[in-house]
Parts: sequence; structure tokens; C-alpha cells
Amino acid sequence: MSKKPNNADSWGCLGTRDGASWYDQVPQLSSPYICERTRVSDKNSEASFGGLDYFTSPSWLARSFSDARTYCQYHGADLALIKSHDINTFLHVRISEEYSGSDDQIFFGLTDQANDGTFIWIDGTPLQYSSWRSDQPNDYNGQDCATLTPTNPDMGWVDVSCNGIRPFICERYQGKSHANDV
Ligand SMILES: [Ca+2]
Ligand SMILES: [Ca+2]
Repeated sequence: MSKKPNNADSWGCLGTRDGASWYDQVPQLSSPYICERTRVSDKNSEASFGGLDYFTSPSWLARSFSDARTYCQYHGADLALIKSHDINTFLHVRISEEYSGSDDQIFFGLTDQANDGTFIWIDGTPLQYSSWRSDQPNDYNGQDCATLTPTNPDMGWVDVSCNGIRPFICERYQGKSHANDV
């Protein structure tokens, strides 16, 4: 119950692997700090909705927007697209459970890096549904990446720096893994 991770051995460094391929590490992003985790709670990290599997990264996997994309893509996924109120609600409930009480800002697949002021989904489609917090996006100091925050009661999105180290949400078609062709 209170195992101490004094070395990586008992945890395989990346936690329990029992089919949870999300925890395969991305080779070029080898991160020794992962070995210091006490416990890997992956039970709450995966959920399905509308034919897609969603993975909400634990805080210890946090990384920049571009590295988060690389992580998702390594697992045959990409950062999540939130193109409807239903998906926004579903993911907000998920992160509210997983990051209970936290004000973490969590990346998903929306950015205006290509053309500042025009947010588009990372699959190249334009923004139709959106759920910005009333004072966002404000491009404060050049913010270009959208996030969800568990504690935002209105499920409002906030633009933040893409370089910040943050948790993230991946999505992929059910049953798909390690096929980087989407
Ligand atoms: Ca911007
Ligand atoms: Ca902002």
C-alpha cells in the first residue's frame, strides 16, 4: 500500500504496464523523473466517448504543447479535438475527477500558432464550436495554445503559453495504437 519507489525496479520505471500502452515512453523524451513516482494511477486516465478513446495525462507526464503532441502521436493518437458541447462536457467531467481541486491548465488540440488570432484545430479544421472563458483568448504575452481547467465552472477555455509544462488530453480511434498515420 505504501511502497516506496526507492528505485525503478518494482515499477518498471514507467509504472504498471498491464496493457496501458499510454505509458510507453517516447524514446527521445526520456524523462528520468518518471521513475520517482510513488504510484501510477492509470485507472482514471482512459475513457471512451463517441468512438474515441481519450487519455488524460497524469500531471507527472506534463510537457509542452509540441511535446504533448509528440507523445500522443507516438501512441497513434493526437491532442484531443473538442468540437462539440457534448465532448467539452465529457472531458471537463473527466478532468474534474482526475485533477480534482487542481487549477492545472490542460492542453488539447487547438492553437493559433500558425496565424495569430485565428485558432484552428490541429487537424486543420476551423473553429466552429468554442467554449472560451469570457475574458479569453487574450493572447497575453503571445499565448497561442488552448487549455481546459478543471476548476473553471463554465468549462471555459483559456489560451496560455505553448511552452509551459502542462498535462494534456490525447484522443485516438478505439482499438488503435502505434499507428501514426492520422
Ligand atoms: Ca495567440
Ligand atoms: Ca490567456
